Amino acid sequence: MNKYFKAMCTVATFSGISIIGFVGAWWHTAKMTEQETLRTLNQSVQSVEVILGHAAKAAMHAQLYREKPCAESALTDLRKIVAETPDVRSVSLMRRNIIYCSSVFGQSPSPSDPGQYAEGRLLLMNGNKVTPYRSILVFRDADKQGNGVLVGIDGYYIFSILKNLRFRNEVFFNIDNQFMNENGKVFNNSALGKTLSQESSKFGFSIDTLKLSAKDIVKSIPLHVLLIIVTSAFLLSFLMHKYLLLRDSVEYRLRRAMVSGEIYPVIQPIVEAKTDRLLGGEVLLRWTTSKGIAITPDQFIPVAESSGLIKQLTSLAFEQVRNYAIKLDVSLQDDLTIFFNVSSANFSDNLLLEQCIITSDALRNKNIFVGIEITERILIEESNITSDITGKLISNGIRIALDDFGTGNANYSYVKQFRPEFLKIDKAFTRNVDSDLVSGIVVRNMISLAREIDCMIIAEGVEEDEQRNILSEMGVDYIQGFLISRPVSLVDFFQALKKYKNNTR
Ligand code: G
Ligand code: G
Ligand code: MN
Repeated sequence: MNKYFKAMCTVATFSGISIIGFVGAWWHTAKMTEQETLRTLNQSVQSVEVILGHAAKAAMHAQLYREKPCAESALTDLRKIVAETPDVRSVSLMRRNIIYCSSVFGQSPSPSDPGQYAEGRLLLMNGNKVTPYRSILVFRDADKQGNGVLVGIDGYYIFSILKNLRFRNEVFFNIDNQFMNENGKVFNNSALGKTLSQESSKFGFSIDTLKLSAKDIVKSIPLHVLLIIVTSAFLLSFLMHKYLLLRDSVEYRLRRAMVSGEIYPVIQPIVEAKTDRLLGGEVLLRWTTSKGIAITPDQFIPVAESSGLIKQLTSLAFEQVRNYAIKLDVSLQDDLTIFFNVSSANFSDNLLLEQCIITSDALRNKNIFVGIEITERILIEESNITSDITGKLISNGIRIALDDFGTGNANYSYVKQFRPEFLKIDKAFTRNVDSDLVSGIVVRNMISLAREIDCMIIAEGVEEDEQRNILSEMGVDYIQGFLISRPVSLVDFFQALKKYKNNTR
């Protein structure tokens, strides 16, 4: 995956999380402030309802004087009602929609238009003769003929309630699209824009406020919420980046490759140097990706070894070879040894031993024996566990070969530790055996060592007849290499075996 794509994914994650988080916070804040606003408006509605309740009470008392003459005693009583009822500023009597008696003006008849009253009950006015700069709310309690009572409430009581809300946006007291703002100004305007409104269920009014603009909502998102959003976006994009890097790692791909069947064993024949008689073969793992790209064992075996995946890889090799060989329809006449490569990690528990025994048991009736090639890329420490495993391997008839002999530095101690049956000479020596004096000497030394400890020698990487002849003369027992065969599929290997068997009959 390329670097820019990774960076893009990371940035996309960051922006994605930020946007989602921000929209979420925005939506939540908008909802919360809206609910909060409505709750507060509702409290104001209740306060205004209390005031109107007083007006209704004053009106009820004044109804006693309804259609009575506007005598001095009646006027006194009306003024008494005004004095005794909170919030009420005036009480007037009305006959056929003519105000004929008022606690403020006495007997000074003036008409009153019932059509101006919302639902015939409430009217907002911008002040009157007495208080021209002060708005007034009139509560009307009259019958269809226009006989009844009007109660005046000082607008101040209403707009001070609005003022106390201290909202960010303007607040209005609204009676049928007649508004009073928090400064007490009364006006008509049906185009206020989007409002939040809380209505009174008792009296036909509402208290409204303009909805918060998007900008205001953004401003009311708490800072710590924004911080949390940015931090989590940062964290998640960091994790995303890590994940993308991980996906690219050999270890991660190796895990998936094992499951998806991209890793499979091939096998390379080993024959007797002098006669061509088949000893068996070495199992080598191959990784071909779904795109057809071959990843060499040099690239993935070391990773598998350091990550512990090598145990599963070894098991995979054992299982696949076993499952294939078990289905062979004929048993082979000649003994055949199949060698599996193992590393130090395979000696940390009993899994290798189990695999060897299961495979050896399953293939015994086919005359197939199990061998292991021990490599020393990572040193195998001598311990009770390894010597215990080694002992059990040998007693179960598992054949042991030391791989890449001559390359490392633990070769001789390994001989003591693993009591091998075979030593495999690394291709680095066989390659030059015909030209390089030192390689020749090394090979000779190995052969004499092998004789002394009763080991057989397998030379690997034999590519030319010349090499084969020299090695054979020196006393190498078995050879392996492109001269004989490249590593081949299990199918090809066992198919060739059948032919081989028929030919030698
Ligand atoms: O043939 P090839 O180039 O694939 O082998 C490269 C190296 O990979 C060799 O050293 C061989 O030992 C190692 N290798 C191949 N298959 C296995 C395996 O199943 N287990 C271990 N431990 N090594 C393997
Ligand atoms: O390290 P080990 O011996 O397990 O691995 C054997 C390796 O040698 C494998 O990678 C295998 O493909 C490779 N190989 C086998 N025969 C030849 C050969 O004749 N020439 C070369 N160059 N490599 C070989
Ligand atoms: Mn090997």
